[in-house]
Order: sequence, then structure tokens, then C-alpha cells
Amino acid sequence: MQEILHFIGGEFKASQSNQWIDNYNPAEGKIYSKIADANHKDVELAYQAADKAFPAWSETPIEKRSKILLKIADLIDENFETLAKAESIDNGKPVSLAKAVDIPRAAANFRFYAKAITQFSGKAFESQGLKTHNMTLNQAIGVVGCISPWNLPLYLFTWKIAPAIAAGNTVVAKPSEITPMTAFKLAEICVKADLPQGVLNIVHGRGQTAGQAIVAHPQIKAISFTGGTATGQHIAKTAAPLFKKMSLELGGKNPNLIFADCNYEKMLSTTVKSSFANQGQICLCGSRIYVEDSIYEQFKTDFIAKTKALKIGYPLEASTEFGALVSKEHLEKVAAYIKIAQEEGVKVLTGGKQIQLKDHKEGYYFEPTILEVDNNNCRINQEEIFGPVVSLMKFSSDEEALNLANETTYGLSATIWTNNLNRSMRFSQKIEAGIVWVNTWLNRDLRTPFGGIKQSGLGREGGFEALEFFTEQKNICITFE
Ligand code: TXE
Repeated sequence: MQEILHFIGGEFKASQSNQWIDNYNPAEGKIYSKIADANHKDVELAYQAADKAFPAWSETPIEKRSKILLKIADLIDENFETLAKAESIDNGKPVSLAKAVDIPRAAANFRFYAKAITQFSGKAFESQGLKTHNMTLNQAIGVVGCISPWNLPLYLFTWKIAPAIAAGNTVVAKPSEITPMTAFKLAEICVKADLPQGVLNIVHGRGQTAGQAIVAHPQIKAISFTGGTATGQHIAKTAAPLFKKMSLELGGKNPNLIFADCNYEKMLSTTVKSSFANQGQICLCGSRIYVEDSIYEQFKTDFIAKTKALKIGYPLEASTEFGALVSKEHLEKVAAYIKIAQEEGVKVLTGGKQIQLKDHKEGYYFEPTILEVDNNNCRINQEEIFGPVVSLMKFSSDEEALNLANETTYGLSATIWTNNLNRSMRFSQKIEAGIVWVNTWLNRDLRTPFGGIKQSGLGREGGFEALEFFTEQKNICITFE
């Protein structure tokens, strides 16, 4: 049975407790590897390795750091097939999606920060007439913690690690215990890229133990987290009294507003993706779909037809468009929401049931599901389901559409389909979200600030924002004769 080991101080090792967690292949519902289950003692070892590596790494010339990040990106590309297959087996997503999105983006994350760090600099403030000069330094923080979720495992894991090490920090990172495989393979790549020992340390294990130990560690000075809102709240309670910097990318319940004047075919094909890509397990999915009443019935018919045409299958088959949910527990959570919908009198237009694939009866498969709601305050429209479940609701005016969109405790992203320039700008200004897409979805420029408001978290990742998060600014004021 393959062992997923911690990566501490450049070495692979089991937990000191010799405890393990079963790792399941969701497409088959079977255990296929085992994960070293870290506790606070392993986290302490990882911290010590990171602390030891920090002085040399933070003083490594930026060009050298940049070169090592580029080497990691090249090795991710060289291991593209292996990584894509590993991600698909571990998460249940179609291997075609891992090839199109997850793995290329992991390489892009390292490439982006290899370049961004060479352009990131401090500021200077000249004082005319006074013999004084002010400037700032962007100094590495020290040992930082990066904790990531199971939905886009390598993509989100590297999205934190790349800027953190580019900025000169050393890292104690923990991937989700549900999808640890590609993080383990990234460690092997970092060894090949000659990343100095202790710069990146990866501990595997449960959130409540290993994750909590990272967040509570008094010398780990910043926490970058992506995951559930409830977990984010818990992390904030632990980290705030320790005055740690926090970046929290949390849940979403994102509106998808469709106006009659949109480019209908482009909207329809993109809306199938924004509803069901990665089996709906993306915090940016547009799970609340609001449609202008004049096209509502046509859209409903066409959207149901396209959803039914999705090829549900074994994730490793190249033709599969829709795979397995990530775990048995998550499948049960999604199925429970269908029951809630029925209790709330919400109509199931298509889907709503678990699927058994002929050759993989134990796998965690669930039908892409479209619900029809008439009350925006139902649980279906207010709670993040994080699975292949979207709701439809009609609106008859711009004002009603905006109110429906903002009637949520979340504020991560929003999508607007309209060819009316004035409306697109009016809505972009008024929608309560960190990211607004107009006539597109999941269209990402890594220079842009990424993050949400309200219960979707705090802080911004991406661009120079991530480098600012992973550094401390120091102001220096010099007078001269
Ligand atoms: O997140 P969790 P999961 C949302 C979505 C999903 C929910 C749970 O609602 O249903 O989060 O997903 C670690 N201290 N999103 O289970 O539980 C945990 O081990 C420290 C949105 O992935 O929050 C894992 O590594 N760490 C999100 C990571 O936190 C803790 C994408 C995420 O786990 C911890 C994914 C603790 N007390 C899920 N408890 C997005 N915004 O992209 C858990 N962890």
C-alpha cells in the first residue's frame, strides 16, 4: 500500500506516532494508499526545519529563488501526465479537467511568482528641501503556514506556497487529508529542483490536529487558508490573539445573473461549466442562477437538456466530463440537501439521485442536479452545498436581480450575462462580491487580487497582494548633512 509521507527538512518520514489515515479513491470507493497522520510533534519538527532554513533562504538573492521556482514549474510540466492522473484518482475529478486546469495552473503559479518576485519592490519617499529620505523594505516574515482544501488540491496548494517561498519565507504546509497525493509528489519535485532543505515542509493529517497545531504554533507568524467558512472562523479565533497575519479564502454561494440580451449560446455552454465543473466543487461555481423572465422557460429547457447530456463516468476515462464526488461524507452531505430541498417544497427539475456506475458500484457518484426555487431565502439558496446542485429562479427587473444576488451572507464571486454596457457596470459596482465576471466565468489573470467579502473570507491572494501578505513592510527614515 503506497505511503504518503511527511516532507520535513528535505526528508520523507512517517509520523512519530506511526499513525496513518486511509486514503480513498472516490471513483471506486476503495482505500488505495495511506497517509502519515501528523500531530503537534510532527508539526514542531516541521517548524524547526523551516526555522533553521529561514536565515539562508531569506537572504538568497531573488534571482536564485526565481530560478528554483522556474525549475519546479518545469518539473511539474515534465510530470504532467503522472500528476494529472494522481489528481484525478485522489479527487474523483475527470482526468481531462486535471489536465486542462489543475496541473497547468500549478505550474503557472510557480512561474508567475518566479517572475513577480523580480518585479516586487519597496517604495522611496523623497522629502524636497529637507535632508531626509524615507524608504520601505519588504521583509520576509519567517515561518508561515499554508493550509489547503480538497477541491483543487495541487492548484490551491501551490497558489499559497509559490508566493510564500518567492518572498523569502519558509513554509509549513498541510494539504487536505482527503486529497494529499499531489502534494506528496510536489515534495519529490522540490527535491529534484534543489529547493534547499527546510524551505518547504509538508505535513499530512487532519485539520483538527495537524492543521490546528500549525495555526496555534506561536512561532508560525502568518496563516494562509482556503476551505470552509466555519473552519475559517475557528482558525481566526485561534490565530487572532497571537496577532498572526491571516488570509482566509472561504466558501461562496455565487449568483449567476442571466439577462435576455446576452449572447445566449455562449451563456448556456458556460453556465453548464460554472454549474457543474469539478462536480460543482469549486468555491467560484455559480450555484444560484437567476434568469430574466422573458427567456426563463427557454433557458430552463435548454439548460436541463445540456445538463442531461453531460458524460458522467469513471474519471480516468478521457471522455468523462463529470466524475465522482470527493468522499462518501461529501456525497451524503449533498444528498441530504436534496432532502432539504424536497422538505422546502423546492422542485427537482433534473438529477437529485446517487448513481452507481456499472463497473464501479462503490464509487461516490451523484447526478448533476437542477432545482427550481421561488423563495430566495430557502436553505438551498442560502447555504453552500459545494456539490453538483444549482437552483433556478426568475426575475423581472434589474432591481430585483440585484437584490436577489446580494441576498446572501457570502460575497465571493458573481457572473453577469448581458450585452448592456451600462447594466454590466452598474451591477459590477453594486454586487457584493470580491470577483465579478461579465460574459465569462473562471477567467483568471493571476495579477488580479483574488478573494471575497462577508462570509467568504478576508484578504486577497494573487498578484503583488500575495507578496505583500507574505512580507512585512518596514519604513526607514534617514536624515543627512
Ligand atoms: O474544508 P475544510 P473542506 C468549503 C465548502 C466545503 C467546505 C469543507 O463549503 O464543503 O469548505 O471543505 C484543514 N485548523 N470549501 O473539508 O474542512 C483541513 O484539514 C486548521 C470552499 O476541504 O475547511 C483542510 O486541509 N486546519 C473552499 C483544510 O483545512 C483545519 C474550497 C480545508 O478543510 C481545521 C474547499 C482546523 N481546525 C472547500 N479544520 C474555497 N473557498 O475554495 C480543517 N482544517
